Amino acid sequence: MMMTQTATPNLLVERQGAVLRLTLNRPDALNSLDGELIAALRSALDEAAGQPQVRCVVLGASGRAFCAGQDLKEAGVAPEGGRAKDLGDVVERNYKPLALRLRSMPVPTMAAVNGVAAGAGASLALLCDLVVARRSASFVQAFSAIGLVPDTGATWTLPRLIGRARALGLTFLGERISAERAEQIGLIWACVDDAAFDSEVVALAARLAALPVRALAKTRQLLDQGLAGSLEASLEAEAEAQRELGFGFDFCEGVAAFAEKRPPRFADR
Ligand code: T3D
Repeated sequence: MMMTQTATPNLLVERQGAVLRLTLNRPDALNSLDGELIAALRSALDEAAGQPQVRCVVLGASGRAFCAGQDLKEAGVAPEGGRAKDLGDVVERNYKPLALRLRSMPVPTMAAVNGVAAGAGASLALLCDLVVARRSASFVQAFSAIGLVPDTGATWTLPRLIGRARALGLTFLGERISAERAEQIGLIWACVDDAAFDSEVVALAARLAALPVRALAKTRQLLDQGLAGSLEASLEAEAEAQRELGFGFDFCEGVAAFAEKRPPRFADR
């Protein structure tokens, strides 16, 4: 079943079966993010988090770009007449809650990067669990070019994904790297030929949605916490998660499906 809602014309919200697709839709501004689009994204994610029928969220975009980051032409953000703006306020109000919402979704998330992902646009993609990009897409840490630091979680995700040396190189130099290079250095999960991109995204999203999504969301949480903590803390957190999941439907179903040599039908959220 296909269901289309548009909270704002700038964000298309479409559900196909268990997959919710959010499409940034400001192609003329390279899908750059303004306050309205960020608010729409947050509320679409909040809604998806509360809908048991949604088992995977795909973040994609229209046109030739994925997202050029903050809309630098948005009133109240761009400096006007030499007057300084409180960008910390924009980050606190808009980007921080969006990043936390995305990273704590109860279902797997995937960024389908169709073109250039710059600044906070790249940061958003990198907060998703899997990042799949067209071979012709690219990534740029655009912040240093305008005298800012990486935000929307990029100072947290980048060193975790690619290590400090590469994180410093990319953020200092602001070089645009190809999707192929991004895949090689472990910044993203996969780079896919342009012609196969749309069908790969659909197939991968359906695959994720059919997995035990509650266990996947826990796995993400454990991996994120594990990078910051001790082995002992990870072992304890794993035991706690297994305790919870072991009482769930999906574990029973997974073991039964294994014994009966059939595909599992997972349902927990
Ligand atoms: O609130 C705060 O500011 C704090 C939060 C910060 C978070 C951030 O994301 S900071 C980083 C903001 N983003 C950037 O600095 C990226 C700026 N854009 C670019 O570097 C390049 O446009 C791209 C690498 C993304 C793409 O390059 P290219 O050559 O493919 O396209 P282009 O010709 O540069 O841009 C095409 C049009 O999109 C152009 O408009 P025009 O001249 O045709 O009318 C350009 O101005 C517009 N555009 C591109 N990026 C933005 C944008 N308009 C508004 N905001 C943008 N970020």
